[in-house]
Amino acid sequence: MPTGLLMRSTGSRYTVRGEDGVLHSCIAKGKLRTKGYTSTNPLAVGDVVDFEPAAETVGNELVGAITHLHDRRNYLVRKSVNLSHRKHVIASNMDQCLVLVTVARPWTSFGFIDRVLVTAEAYQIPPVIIFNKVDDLNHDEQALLAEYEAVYQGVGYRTLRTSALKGIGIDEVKALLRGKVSLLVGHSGVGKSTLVNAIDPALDLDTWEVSASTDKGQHTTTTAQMFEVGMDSEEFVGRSSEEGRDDSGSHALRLTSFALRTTNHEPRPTPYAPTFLIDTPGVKGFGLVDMKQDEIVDQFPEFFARKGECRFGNCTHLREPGCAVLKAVEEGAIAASRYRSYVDMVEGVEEDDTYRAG
Ligand SMILES: Nc1nc2c(ncn2[C@@H]2O[C@H](COP(=O)(O)OP(=O)(O)OP(=O)(O)O)[C@@H](O)[C@H]2O)c(=O)[nH]1
Ligand SMILES: [Mg+2]
Ligand SMILES: [Zn+2]
Repeated sequence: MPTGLLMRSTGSRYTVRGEDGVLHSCIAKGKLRTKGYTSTNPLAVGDVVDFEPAAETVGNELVGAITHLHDRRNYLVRKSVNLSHRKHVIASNMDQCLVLVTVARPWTSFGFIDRVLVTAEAYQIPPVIIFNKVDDLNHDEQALLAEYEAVYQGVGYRTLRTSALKGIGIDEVKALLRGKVSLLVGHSGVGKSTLVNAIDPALDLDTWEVSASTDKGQHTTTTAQMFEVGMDSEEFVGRSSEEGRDDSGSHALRLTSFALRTTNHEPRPTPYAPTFLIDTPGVKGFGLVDMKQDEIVDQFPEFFARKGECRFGNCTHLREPGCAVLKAVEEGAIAASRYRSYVDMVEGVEEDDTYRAG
Protein backbone atom coordinates (compact mmCIF):
# COMPACT_ATOMS: atom_id res chain seq x y z
CA MET A 1 0.00 0.00 0.00
CA PRO A 2 1.40 3.43 -0.89
CA THR A 3 2.60 5.74 1.83
CA GLY A 4 1.83 9.42 1.59
CA LEU A 5 2.14 12.74 3.35
CA LEU A 6 -0.99 14.52 4.49
CA MET A 7 -0.75 18.09 3.21
CA ARG A 8 -4.20 19.50 3.71
CA SER A 9 -7.36 18.69 5.56
CA THR A 10 -10.73 20.28 4.93
CA GLY A 11 -13.55 18.71 6.86
CA SER A 12 -13.63 15.06 5.96
CA ARG A 13 -11.47 15.43 2.84
CA TYR A 14 -7.69 15.14 2.86
CA THR A 15 -4.98 15.88 0.34
CA VAL A 16 -2.30 13.21 0.41
CA ARG A 17 0.98 13.50 -1.48
CA GLY A 18 2.22 10.18 -2.75
CA GLU A 19 5.95 9.49 -2.74
CA ASP A 20 5.99 10.26 -6.46
CA GLY A 21 4.77 13.77 -5.68
CA VAL A 22 1.27 13.26 -7.05
CA LEU A 23 -1.54 14.63 -4.91
CA HIS A 24 -4.59 12.52 -4.11
CA SER A 25 -7.90 13.61 -2.68
CA CYS A 26 -8.72 11.12 0.06
CA ILE A 27 -11.20 10.24 2.75
CA ALA A 28 -10.36 8.49 6.00
CA LYS A 29 -11.67 4.97 6.37
CA GLY A 30 -14.20 4.61 9.19
CA LYS A 31 -12.02 2.48 11.39
CA LEU A 32 -9.30 5.09 11.39
CA ARG A 33 -11.67 7.74 12.68
CA THR A 34 -12.74 5.72 15.72
CA LYS A 35 -9.31 4.56 16.77
CA GLY A 36 -9.60 6.37 20.09
CA TYR A 37 -7.71 9.57 19.48
CA THR A 38 -8.18 12.17 22.16
CA SER A 39 -7.72 15.08 19.78
CA THR A 40 -10.58 16.66 17.88
CA ASN A 41 -8.90 15.82 14.60
CA PRO A 42 -7.75 12.25 13.96
CA LEU A 43 -5.42 13.30 11.16
CA ALA A 44 -3.24 16.37 10.92
CA VAL A 45 -1.09 18.08 8.35
CA GLY A 46 2.31 16.37 8.28
CA ASP A 47 0.97 12.93 9.10
CA VAL A 48 2.42 10.00 7.26
CA VAL A 49 -0.37 7.66 6.19
CA ASP A 50 -1.01 4.54 4.19
CA PHE A 51 -3.60 5.12 1.52
CA GLU A 52 -5.30 3.33 -1.31
CA PRO A 53 -5.54 5.62 -4.34
CA ALA A 54 -8.91 5.86 -6.07
CA ALA A 55 -10.45 3.28 -3.74
CA GLU A 56 -13.82 4.80 -2.96
CA THR A 57 -16.59 6.56 -4.80
CA VAL A 58 -18.02 9.66 -3.18
CA GLY A 59 -20.87 11.07 -5.21
CA ASN A 60 -19.54 10.74 -8.74
CA GLU A 61 -15.94 11.21 -7.68
CA LEU A 62 -13.30 8.56 -7.20
CA VAL A 63 -11.22 9.30 -4.12
CA GLY A 64 -8.43 7.62 -2.22
CA ALA A 65 -8.87 6.00 1.19
CA ILE A 66 -6.52 6.61 4.11
CA THR A 67 -6.24 3.34 5.96
CA HIS A 68 -3.46 3.79 8.48
CA LEU A 69 -1.73 6.56 10.39
CA HIS A 70 1.99 6.07 11.05
CA ASP A 71 3.34 7.02 14.46
CA ARG A 72 4.11 10.73 14.73
CA ARG A 73 7.72 11.75 15.30
CA ASN A 74 6.42 14.88 16.97
CA TYR A 75 3.31 17.04 16.84
CA LEU A 76 2.03 20.35 18.08
CA VAL A 77 -1.33 20.90 19.69
CA ARG A 78 -3.48 23.77 20.72
CA LYS A 79 -6.55 23.79 22.86
CA SER A 80 -9.59 23.28 20.73
CA VAL A 81 -11.61 26.45 20.34
CA ASN A 82 -14.87 24.61 20.85
CA LEU A 83 -16.28 23.80 24.27
CA SER A 84 -14.84 20.33 24.51
CA HIS A 85 -11.41 21.79 25.36
CA ARG A 86 -9.88 18.82 23.69
CA LYS A 87 -6.58 19.06 21.91
CA HIS A 88 -6.40 19.98 18.29
CA VAL A 89 -3.30 18.71 16.53
CA ILE A 90 -1.96 21.58 14.42
CA ALA A 91 0.71 19.63 12.57
CA SER A 92 3.08 16.70 12.95
CA ASN A 93 6.51 15.40 11.93
CA MET A 94 8.19 18.80 11.71
CA ASP A 95 11.92 19.43 11.50
CA GLN A 96 11.70 22.99 12.77
CA CYS A 97 9.36 25.75 13.73
CA LEU A 98 9.74 29.22 12.26
CA VAL A 99 8.29 31.79 14.61
CA LEU A 100 7.35 34.81 12.57
CA VAL A 101 7.39 37.97 14.65
CA THR A 102 6.65 41.62 13.93
CA VAL A 103 7.46 44.27 16.51
CA ALA A 104 4.85 46.57 14.95
CA ARG A 105 1.73 46.29 12.81
CA PRO A 106 0.88 43.95 14.41
CA TRP A 107 2.91 44.01 17.61
CA THR A 108 3.97 40.61 18.87
CA SER A 109 4.38 40.37 22.63
CA PHE A 110 7.24 38.66 24.44
CA GLY A 111 4.59 36.51 26.12
CA PHE A 112 3.37 35.14 22.80
CA ILE A 113 6.88 34.39 21.52
CA ASP A 114 7.84 32.67 24.77
CA ARG A 115 4.73 30.50 24.71
CA VAL A 116 5.52 29.34 21.22
CA LEU A 117 9.17 28.72 22.12
CA VAL A 118 8.30 26.74 25.26
CA THR A 119 5.86 24.65 23.25
CA ALA A 120 8.40 24.03 20.50
CA GLU A 121 11.04 23.06 23.08
CA ALA A 122 8.62 20.74 24.85
CA TYR A 123 7.81 18.95 21.61
CA GLN A 124 11.47 19.00 20.56
CA ILE A 125 10.94 21.02 17.43
CA PRO A 126 13.88 23.42 17.04
CA PRO A 127 12.60 26.98 16.73
CA VAL A 128 14.05 29.85 14.70
CA ILE A 129 12.75 33.38 15.16
CA ILE A 130 12.17 35.44 12.05
CA PHE A 131 11.56 39.16 12.45
CA ASN A 132 9.49 40.22 9.47
CA LYS A 133 8.50 43.63 8.09
CA VAL A 134 11.92 45.13 8.79
CA ASP A 135 11.27 47.46 5.85
CA ASP A 136 8.56 49.20 7.81
CA LEU A 137 9.97 50.26 11.17
CA ASN A 138 10.44 53.74 12.58
CA HIS A 139 13.35 54.65 14.82
CA ASP A 140 11.71 53.46 18.05
CA GLU A 141 10.52 50.25 16.47
CA GLN A 142 14.03 49.52 15.25
CA ALA A 143 15.25 49.92 18.81
CA LEU A 144 12.53 47.52 19.94
CA LEU A 145 13.61 45.01 17.30
CA ALA A 146 17.20 45.21 18.57
CA GLU A 147 15.90 44.57 22.08
CA TYR A 148 13.96 41.49 20.95
CA GLU A 149 17.01 40.21 19.12
CA ALA A 150 19.22 40.70 22.16
CA VAL A 151 16.79 38.77 24.36
CA TYR A 152 16.50 35.76 22.07
CA GLN A 153 20.06 35.64 20.82
CA GLY A 154 21.05 35.86 24.48
CA VAL A 155 19.13 32.66 25.13
CA GLY A 156 20.86 31.06 22.16
CA TYR A 157 18.09 31.15 19.58
CA ARG A 158 18.83 31.81 15.96
CA THR A 159 17.16 34.94 14.63
CA LEU A 160 16.74 36.31 11.14
CA ARG A 161 15.44 39.58 9.72
CA THR A 162 13.19 39.59 6.69
CA SER A 163 10.91 41.67 4.62
CA ALA A 164 8.64 39.26 2.83
CA LEU A 165 7.26 42.22 0.92
CA LYS A 166 10.57 43.70 -0.23
CA GLY A 167 12.44 40.42 -0.59
CA ILE A 168 14.96 41.02 2.20
CA GLY A 169 16.48 37.96 3.88
CA ILE A 170 14.59 35.48 1.71
CA ASP A 171 17.71 33.61 0.59
CA GLU A 172 18.64 32.98 4.20
CA VAL A 173 15.17 31.63 4.89
CA LYS A 174 15.43 29.38 1.83
CA ALA A 175 18.75 28.02 3.05
CA LEU A 176 17.09 27.28 6.37
CA LEU A 177 14.19 25.46 4.74
CA ARG A 178 15.91 23.32 2.15
CA GLY A 179 14.97 19.66 2.39
CA LYS A 180 13.08 20.10 5.65
CA VAL A 181 9.53 20.28 6.93
CA SER A 182 9.06 23.67 8.59
CA LEU A 183 6.08 24.99 10.48
CA LEU A 184 5.37 28.69 10.20
CA VAL A 185 3.62 30.25 13.18
CA GLY A 186 2.82 33.77 14.29
CA HIS A 187 -0.01 36.20 14.84
CA SER A 188 -2.48 36.95 12.12
CA GLY A 189 -1.08 39.64 9.85
CA VAL A 190 2.65 39.15 10.54
CA GLY A 191 3.15 38.00 6.96
CA LYS A 192 3.29 34.21 7.08
CA SER A 193 1.54 33.69 3.77
CA THR A 194 3.42 36.60 2.22
CA LEU A 195 6.67 34.93 3.23
CA VAL A 196 5.61 31.65 1.66
CA ASN A 197 4.85 33.54 -1.55
CA ALA A 198 8.24 35.28 -1.42
CA ILE A 199 9.93 31.89 -1.19
CA ASP A 200 7.89 30.36 -4.00
CA PRO A 201 5.76 32.86 -5.93
CA ALA A 202 4.08 30.00 -7.79
CA LEU A 203 2.14 29.17 -4.66
CA ASP A 204 0.36 32.51 -4.72
CA LEU A 205 -1.31 32.22 -1.33
CA ASP A 206 -4.00 34.65 -0.23
CA THR A 207 -2.73 37.50 1.91
CA TRP A 208 -4.50 40.46 3.38
CA GLU A 209 -4.04 44.07 4.24
CA VAL A 210 -3.48 44.80 7.90
CA SER A 211 -6.50 46.86 8.78
CA ALA A 212 -5.46 50.48 8.93
CA SER A 213 -7.61 51.29 11.94
CA THR A 214 -6.48 48.45 14.20
CA ASP A 215 -3.13 47.21 12.84
CA LYS A 216 -4.49 43.73 13.40
CA GLY A 217 -4.56 40.82 11.04
CA GLN A 218 -7.67 39.59 9.32
CA HIS A 219 -7.26 35.84 9.74
CA THR A 220 -6.81 35.35 6.06
CA THR A 221 -5.45 31.85 6.46
CA THR A 222 -7.99 29.63 8.17
CA THR A 223 -6.47 26.16 8.31
CA ALA A 224 -2.98 24.73 8.57
CA GLN A 225 -1.82 23.64 5.18
CA MET A 226 1.38 22.13 3.87
CA PHE A 227 3.03 23.33 0.70
CA GLU A 228 5.82 21.79 -1.26
CA VAL A 229 8.02 24.73 -2.12
CA GLY A 230 10.12 25.03 -5.23
CA MET A 231 13.45 26.38 -4.02
CA ASP A 232 15.05 27.33 -7.30
CA SER A 233 13.64 29.28 -10.16
CA GLU A 234 14.05 26.37 -12.57
CA GLU A 235 11.89 24.29 -10.29
CA PHE A 236 8.96 26.50 -11.04
CA VAL A 237 6.62 24.94 -13.52
CA GLY A 238 3.61 26.90 -14.59
CA ARG A 239 0.40 25.37 -15.78
CA SER A 240 0.79 23.77 -19.14
CA SER A 241 -2.05 24.03 -21.61
CA GLU A 242 -2.73 20.35 -21.24
CA GLU A 243 -3.05 20.72 -17.51
CA GLY A 244 -5.25 23.74 -18.00
CA ARG A 245 -7.96 21.55 -19.42
CA ASP A 246 -9.03 20.64 -15.93
CA ASP A 247 -11.97 22.96 -15.56
CA SER A 248 -13.29 21.68 -12.25
CA GLY A 249 -12.19 24.80 -10.38
CA SER A 250 -9.09 26.57 -9.22
CA HIS A 251 -8.55 24.14 -6.36
CA ALA A 252 -8.13 21.25 -8.77
CA LEU A 253 -5.85 23.35 -10.91
CA ARG A 254 -3.69 24.15 -7.99
CA LEU A 255 -3.46 20.49 -7.05
CA THR A 256 -2.51 19.59 -10.59
CA SER A 257 0.18 22.22 -10.70
CA PHE A 258 1.69 20.78 -7.52
CA ALA A 259 1.75 17.36 -9.04
CA LEU A 260 3.38 18.64 -12.19
CA ARG A 261 5.99 20.52 -10.34
CA THR A 262 7.14 17.47 -8.48
CA THR A 263 6.88 14.95 -11.26
CA ASN A 264 8.55 16.52 -14.24
CA HIS A 265 12.07 16.51 -12.84
CA GLU A 266 13.70 13.60 -14.60
CA PRO A 267 16.13 12.66 -13.37
CA ARG A 268 15.71 14.06 -9.90
CA PRO A 269 18.74 15.18 -7.97
CA THR A 270 19.67 12.44 -5.55
CA PRO A 271 18.96 12.19 -2.77
CA TYR A 272 15.71 13.90 -3.56
CA ALA A 273 14.66 15.87 -0.53
CA PRO A 274 11.58 17.96 -1.12
CA THR A 275 11.04 21.07 0.96
CA PHE A 276 7.78 21.58 2.80
CA LEU A 277 6.34 24.57 4.58
CA ILE A 278 3.25 24.52 6.75
CA ASP A 279 1.35 27.79 6.77
CA THR A 280 -0.93 28.17 9.78
CA PRO A 281 -3.63 30.60 10.81
CA GLY A 282 -2.74 32.99 13.62
CA VAL A 283 -3.42 30.78 16.64
CA LYS A 284 -4.49 31.52 20.16
CA GLY A 285 -3.59 29.33 23.11
CA PHE A 286 -0.79 27.85 21.13
CA GLY A 287 0.37 24.65 22.79
CA LEU A 288 0.96 24.47 26.55
CA VAL A 289 -1.90 22.01 26.77
CA ASP A 290 -1.73 20.26 30.13
CA MET A 291 1.76 21.54 30.90
CA LYS A 292 2.59 21.92 34.57
CA GLN A 293 5.21 24.10 36.25
CA ASP A 294 7.81 21.32 36.41
CA GLU A 295 7.37 20.65 32.70
CA ILE A 296 7.41 24.29 31.68
CA VAL A 297 10.49 25.33 33.64
CA ASP A 298 13.00 23.15 31.80
CA GLN A 299 11.88 24.53 28.44
CA PHE A 300 13.62 27.82 29.23
CA PRO A 301 17.19 26.94 28.18
CA GLU A 302 18.73 29.78 30.22
CA PHE A 303 16.96 28.58 33.38
CA PHE A 304 17.88 24.98 32.71
CA ALA A 305 21.55 25.95 32.37
CA ARG A 306 21.53 27.49 35.87
CA LYS A 307 19.45 24.82 37.56
CA GLY A 308 22.45 23.17 39.19
CA GLU A 309 23.44 26.43 40.90
CA CYS A 310 20.17 26.82 42.83
CA ARG A 311 20.36 25.94 46.53
CA PHE A 312 17.49 23.47 46.27
CA GLY A 313 17.51 20.71 43.73
CA ASN A 314 13.77 21.04 43.11
CA CYS A 315 13.87 24.85 42.92
CA THR A 316 10.92 26.31 41.03
CA HIS A 317 12.75 29.67 40.69
CA LEU A 318 9.62 31.38 41.99
CA ARG A 319 10.54 32.35 45.56
CA GLU A 320 13.21 30.02 46.94
CA PRO A 321 16.27 31.45 48.72
CA GLY A 322 19.57 30.88 46.96
CA CYS A 323 17.89 30.67 43.56
CA ALA A 324 20.40 31.17 40.76
CA VAL A 325 17.69 32.05 38.24
CA LEU A 326 16.23 34.82 40.42
CA LYS A 327 19.75 36.14 40.97
CA ALA A 328 20.42 36.13 37.23
CA VAL A 329 17.18 38.01 36.60
CA GLU A 330 18.17 40.62 39.19
CA GLU A 331 21.58 41.00 37.61
CA GLY A 332 20.10 41.26 34.13
CA ALA A 333 21.77 38.07 32.92
CA ILE A 334 18.31 36.61 32.29
CA ALA A 335 15.85 38.90 30.53
CA ALA A 336 13.07 40.15 32.79
CA SER A 337 10.58 39.51 29.98
CA ARG A 338 11.52 35.83 29.86
CA TYR A 339 11.09 35.46 33.60
CA ARG A 340 7.75 37.28 33.48
CA SER A 341 6.58 34.88 30.77
CA TYR A 342 7.58 31.92 32.89
CA VAL A 343 5.62 33.19 35.89
CA ASP A 344 2.60 33.92 33.69
CA MET A 345 2.68 30.45 32.18
CA VAL A 346 2.97 28.78 35.57
CA GLU A 347 0.14 30.88 36.94
CA GLY A 348 -1.91 30.05 33.89
CA VAL A 349 -2.27 33.64 32.74
CA GLU A 350 -3.49 33.49 29.19
CA GLU A 351 -1.53 35.45 26.66
CA ASP A 352 -3.90 38.19 25.63
CA ASP A 353 -4.28 37.39 21.99
CA THR A 354 -6.54 40.13 20.83
CA TYR A 355 -5.84 39.20 17.26
CA ARG A 356 -8.11 36.23 17.25
CA ALA A 357 -11.52 36.89 15.82
CA GLY A 358 -13.47 33.77 16.67
N1 LIG B 1 5.64 46.32 5.05
C1 LIG B 1 5.55 45.00 5.02
N2 LIG B 1 4.34 44.41 4.93
C2 LIG B 1 4.27 43.07 4.89
C3 LIG B 1 5.44 42.27 4.95
N3 LIG B 1 5.06 40.97 4.93
C4 LIG B 1 3.72 40.97 4.85
N4 LIG B 1 3.24 42.23 4.82
C5 LIG B 1 1.83 42.62 4.71
O1 LIG B 1 1.13 42.22 5.88
C6 LIG B 1 -0.22 41.86 5.55
C7 LIG B 1 -0.58 40.52 6.14
O2 LIG B 1 0.18 39.52 5.51
P1 LIG B 1 -0.28 38.00 5.45
O3 LIG B 1 0.80 37.26 4.73
O4 LIG B 1 -1.69 37.87 4.97
O5 LIG B 1 -0.24 37.63 7.01
P2 LIG B 1 -0.50 36.19 7.68
O6 LIG B 1 0.51 36.07 8.79
O7 LIG B 1 -0.51 35.12 6.67
O8 LIG B 1 -1.94 36.41 8.33
P3 LIG B 1 -3.09 35.30 8.65
O9 LIG B 1 -3.26 34.45 7.45
O10 LIG B 1 -4.28 36.13 8.96
O11 LIG B 1 -2.60 34.52 9.86
C8 LIG B 1 -0.30 41.91 4.03
O12 LIG B 1 -0.90 43.11 3.65
C9 LIG B 1 1.14 41.88 3.58
O13 LIG B 1 1.35 42.56 2.35
C10 LIG B 1 6.71 42.93 5.03
O14 LIG B 1 7.78 42.31 5.09
N5 LIG B 1 6.70 44.27 5.07
MG1 LIG C 1 -1.94 33.76 6.12
ZN1 LIG D 1 16.03 28.45 41.25
